[in-house]
Amino acid sequence: MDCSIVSTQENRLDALRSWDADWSGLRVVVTGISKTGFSVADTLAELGARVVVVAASDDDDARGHADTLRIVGVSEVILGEATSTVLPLVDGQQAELVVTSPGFKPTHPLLAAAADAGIPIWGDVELAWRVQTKAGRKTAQWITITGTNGKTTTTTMVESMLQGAGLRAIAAGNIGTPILDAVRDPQGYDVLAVELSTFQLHWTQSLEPVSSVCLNLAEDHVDWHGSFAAYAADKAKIYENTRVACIYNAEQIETERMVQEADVLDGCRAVGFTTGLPSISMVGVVEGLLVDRAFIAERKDSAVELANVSDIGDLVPRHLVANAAAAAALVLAYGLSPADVRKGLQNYHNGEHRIQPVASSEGVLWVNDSKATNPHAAAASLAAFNPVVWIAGGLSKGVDYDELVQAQAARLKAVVLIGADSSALAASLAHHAPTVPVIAVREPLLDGDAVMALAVAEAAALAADGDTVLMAPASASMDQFTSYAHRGQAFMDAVRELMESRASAKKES
Ligand code: UMA
Repeated sequence: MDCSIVSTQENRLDALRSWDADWSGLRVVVTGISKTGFSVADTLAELGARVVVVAASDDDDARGHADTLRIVGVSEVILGEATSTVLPLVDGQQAELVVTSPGFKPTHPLLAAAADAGIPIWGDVELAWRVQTKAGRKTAQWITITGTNGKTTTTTMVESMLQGAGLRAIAAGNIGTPILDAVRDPQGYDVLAVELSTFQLHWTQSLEPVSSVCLNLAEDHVDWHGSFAAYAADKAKIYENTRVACIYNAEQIETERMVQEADVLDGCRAVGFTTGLPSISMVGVVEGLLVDRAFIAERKDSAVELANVSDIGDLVPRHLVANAAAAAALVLAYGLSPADVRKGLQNYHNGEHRIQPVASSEGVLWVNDSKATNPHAAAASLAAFNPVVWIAGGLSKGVDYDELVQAQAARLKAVVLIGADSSALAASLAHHAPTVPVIAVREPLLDGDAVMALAVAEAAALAADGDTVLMAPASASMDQFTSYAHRGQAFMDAVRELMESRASAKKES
């Protein structure tokens, strides 16, 4: 590799720090053509860059996106499994930059080839940070949120608090709206509540959020990162260059350590959140009240009330209190008042598929937590109920279930296994909960709706007065469902059908 070429490339990229910088003619390969890839290619084409998009998908959606991108000026779109592993040339020359979608692993042959050739790789979040400043458009402050679990809840709570305070704010990023769509809004925003996954954080360099949080850390996505240590290192990047406050989980020492080791801007503070009594410089809970002992001058010996825990909702498990405390700390760092925090929590509605009560019948509570796609999330909702008939299983993503099953075995009355291959979870149950009955719905070829109907029927036969049937699979959904939302909907539909058939049976008798 010629070092002088690399350094010229880096100098050019170094200067690209606003929308109005000179992006014209920059040769870029964009990987992926779904939500992220489309937003990246569309942005770069508008900026005048020369763009080639490459993606394995070649379905109707991908082709539709490709057609639109060609119309807006993207030079070339390469679709299909066979061609998507080769780093293409741009206008017959090597690319100066690759901007990747989060679904691509860093070891993907295309990204490995770029790294070998010394071509810088960014994610969409890095690009968004660099293009957000534009003459005549408001530049938003960013509040950034990561963590193994609770990201979406906390991000929407932050959004609710900001909007409740009358600010123009929106939740974006991993939550579903690509960050570039938010950044390119013609009116601009005052604040962005940015949910970031480790897949995105892996590629960030320049972000300077006003406040940031890693909510918690547990094993997840080991297949993407290669190891738990690599996953944790990417999570820790959330705190880099934070300006006002790094918010950590006072009940999880790892997150505090991440803050201690982070390079932050001068004057940035470390602020903890807890579901217990807050020490100085923490947001926490005192007798059912969420309180601030961090952002007030008298924090040494007093705290100020922010909200009632019951403002969050009727069914408030501990992890939801933790999410609310974290969200409060993030927005207080931005400058919101205690009244704004209360209003935001009151306006907040816990999203579908997150510990969502679906029905209560014959003394049995039916709860949909399809969003529990890993063991840590499932542990949080299992801990809220006892005894539990647990519907679980699905795509394991290579995680270990032993710790979860060991910790929760005592509250399990029975387990109904779904999933095309839930053998890893079954093995953990056999080992750590040998007396708990496990019924497997062994119909891998059926569609998800049919699988869920069978699972609900099995659970109904096992549950009795006082029990909770909790669908918190601790696994991803894509082996039998199109998404966690589909899985949750299938559960709710099956429960509703059960309720209806019970009601009509009662009528007839
Ligand atoms: N592709 C390949 N080869 C690969 C991987 C992907 O060619 O090896 C192509 C596909 O053919 C397709 C595109 O890349 O064209 C898909 O890209 P993507 O998987 O990055 O998905 P997007 O639709 O761009 O959605 C991404 C996030 N997805 C992932 O991180 C996997 C969305 O988070 C996010 O909402 C969206 O960007 C907007 O920012 C989803 C998610 O599951 C919800 N996130 C994970 C999580 O929360 O646990 C991290």
